[in-house]
Amino acid sequence: MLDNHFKKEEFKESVKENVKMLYRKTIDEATQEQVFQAVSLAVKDVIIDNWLLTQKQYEKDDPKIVYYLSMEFLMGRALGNNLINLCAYNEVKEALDELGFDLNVIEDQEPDPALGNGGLGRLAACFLDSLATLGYCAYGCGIRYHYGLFKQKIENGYQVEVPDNWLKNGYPFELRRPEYAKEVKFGGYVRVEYDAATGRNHFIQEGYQSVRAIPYDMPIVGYNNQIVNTLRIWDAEAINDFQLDLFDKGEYHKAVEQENLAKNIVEVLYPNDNHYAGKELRLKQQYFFISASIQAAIEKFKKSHSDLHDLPKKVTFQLNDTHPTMTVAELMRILVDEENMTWEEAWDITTHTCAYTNHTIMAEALEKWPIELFSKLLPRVYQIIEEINRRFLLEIQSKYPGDQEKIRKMAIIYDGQVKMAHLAIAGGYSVNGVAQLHTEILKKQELKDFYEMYPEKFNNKTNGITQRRFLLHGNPLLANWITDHIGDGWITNLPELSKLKVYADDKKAQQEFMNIKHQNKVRLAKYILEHNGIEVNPNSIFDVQVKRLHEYKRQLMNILHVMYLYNKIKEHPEMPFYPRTFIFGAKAAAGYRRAKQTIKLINAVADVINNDKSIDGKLKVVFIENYRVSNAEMIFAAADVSEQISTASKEASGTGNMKFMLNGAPTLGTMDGANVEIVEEVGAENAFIFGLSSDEVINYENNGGYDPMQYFNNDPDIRNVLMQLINGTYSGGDFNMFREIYDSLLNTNSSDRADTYFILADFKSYAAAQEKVEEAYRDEARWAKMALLNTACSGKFTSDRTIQQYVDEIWKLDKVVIGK
Ligand code: F58
Repeated sequence: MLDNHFKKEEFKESVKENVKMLYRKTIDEATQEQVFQAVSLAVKDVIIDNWLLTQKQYEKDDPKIVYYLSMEFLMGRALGNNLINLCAYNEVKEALDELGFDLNVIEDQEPDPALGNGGLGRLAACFLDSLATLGYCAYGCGIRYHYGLFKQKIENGYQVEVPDNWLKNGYPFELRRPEYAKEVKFGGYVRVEYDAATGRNHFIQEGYQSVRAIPYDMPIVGYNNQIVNTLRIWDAEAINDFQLDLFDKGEYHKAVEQENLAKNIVEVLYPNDNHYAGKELRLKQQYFFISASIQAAIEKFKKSHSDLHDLPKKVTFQLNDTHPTMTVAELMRILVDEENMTWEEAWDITTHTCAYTNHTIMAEALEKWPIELFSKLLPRVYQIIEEINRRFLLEIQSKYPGDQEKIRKMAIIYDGQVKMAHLAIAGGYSVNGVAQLHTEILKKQELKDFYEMYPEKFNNKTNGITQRRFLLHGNPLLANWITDHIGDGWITNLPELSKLKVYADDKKAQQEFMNIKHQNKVRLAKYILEHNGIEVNPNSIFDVQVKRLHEYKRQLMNILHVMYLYNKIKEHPEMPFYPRTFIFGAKAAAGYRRAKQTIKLINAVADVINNDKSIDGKLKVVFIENYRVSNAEMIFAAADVSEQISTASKEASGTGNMKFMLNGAPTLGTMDGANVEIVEEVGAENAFIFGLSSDEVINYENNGGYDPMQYFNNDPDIRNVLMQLINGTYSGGDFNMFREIYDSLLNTNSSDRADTYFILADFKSYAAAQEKVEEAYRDEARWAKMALLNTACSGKFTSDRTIQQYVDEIWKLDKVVIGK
């Protein structure tokens, strides 16, 4: 591909030229960071040509467009991925070698754009990659947060949050597009004006404050197909740049306030994962990027189409969770207030253009906004939602006459609150969950009433991940090995991996496969030594749990089990024990106290165990600081065991589970989220499944919970471990350090239900599954086969498949081929 545009020598020249232009330096005077900027500009140059080509092709074909609206895009670094998708990685590596630079080191200069928290944001990024690769016209729309998710430092075992100033040195892959700026209005009041000529009321927002939304475009490079789509993230600027000569006091204040509004709105990403905090600024962020995105989409549509009634034929707005649900009301506002449509016409268009994805059933993540806050900030949008609600209630009443219970449960506005999920369901044509089990739970439990009313709207789209980043880029050794055996078709057609199944019993293949795993473990061990100062044994089992820290994900159960193993080793030093390294990586939301205590506990346990000479290095515990997309790629490649141990029914899908599987790590997990489908693909004999089922958990929950005390009283191993939380074993004698964790499990003085996430109930079956892991690992041939089969059976979990299902069943997009 690179050859189509310029040769290696030309590339080298262009890097040198860029260094000169940017820094007035010769290449051998430049720092690695400067070379990164210069290389990125050279690559961007190629991308821009394809970007223009794509634009032209879209203008010619006029395909249907999906706008993927998301508060979060967890993109990870772009340079390596762009080179991969341009099929220029190896050529550029060589070119840089010849210039005396190492591409890996250059890649490491790039800040990790972390405009997302976890699974939901990363899914959006994988989807963009697949959309471009499959040749669909798609725009990601989001926010250009000046600070992404915080960087995590571990100090004295505790998480400390450090601001992530990712734009500090300028980000080479973005393009500012001030010519497409949009005005977004907040506050004020609505004046109604009767138009005698048409007999209609006009609604005019007055006394408002506004900000200018400025788009920055990032290229999304498709794999080997010259398509370059766009991620458009909006920045905010004050509308009338602060004028010092404004002596009128009212004006002066307004100018300052508008300036502040613009500054604050895009300042920082809220760092919560699966938890909703009703902050006004968050609501501002939502309306800000939605209003700008929808205005831009409508303007674009009108440029090449004469009739807005055709909008649903040409556009879908996909809402990534409820955060962009304002879309429903904003589209209504534009169609009714600005395009002068009747309510009925506008509603028909809106409800055939919007579609909603649900990512969680956790009650605390459901978005509800107090109506005072909402109506003050967005007076016109609120009026529209009131009208949507009024009509929706009429519909409910006509379907279920006299059923007040339905109204109470389903209303969009109820009890002083606006319920965003209800608005998203009423205002769209599709509602999807993100794994089979999750969608079934939505239909049978959380959204039961809505499912009964609109069964045709509900559908499942099991998540997926892009193999281009998480195998081709993250695990080059395995990627090459696979290509040597089955060709490179898997890069764009992942189910071809099943061709590897014939090698499952092949001794040579097994050895090569495990040898690659070993090399990846050595690479990770080196990283751990450099970053943690801990020496780990690459011959030990690398048992890995990396994901956001949340109680339902049960990192606590994992570390309690480590404590339990340690007790066993201490009690029975002679007992055969296969060396294990337990690796954790997780950020806790800054305000999530119990999650942060769990991080401290993991580090405290690590401290004691790693420094206990008497156990001969049989057990090591590592907490990898600042888990993020870039180190994730390396971690998945090096894992032997994939910990997916959420309380059944709580993890909507999970996507890390798929990345581990792709890289040949069997799942140790519960029957939750997409784990269920992973087991379906790879077979129960190639996974380690344990614990309560989702039905059992839901059953307990609906019947008042369960009693963890019975486990504490009857099981000495469990009691021992729990007592160690409060007897100073891991806290240098401090009895209180982990008291709250202890209490959370046994409810001795807390208000929540004890052990909300069934850790004690699942503990012993988890420990038993861990024993099975050890037993399986001891049998080298068996393990190699298992690992290989995990890779071979992971084809379903490509985001290319997920996107094709969205296209076929929800979006109905047209395929685009450059040059056709
Ligand atoms: C995640 N949700 C799910 N939310 O937990 C996970 O099972 C699923 O695989 C993934 O979505 C993709 O579908 C998630 O990451 C958030 O982080 C929200 C951020 C904003 C506040 C509410 C939670």
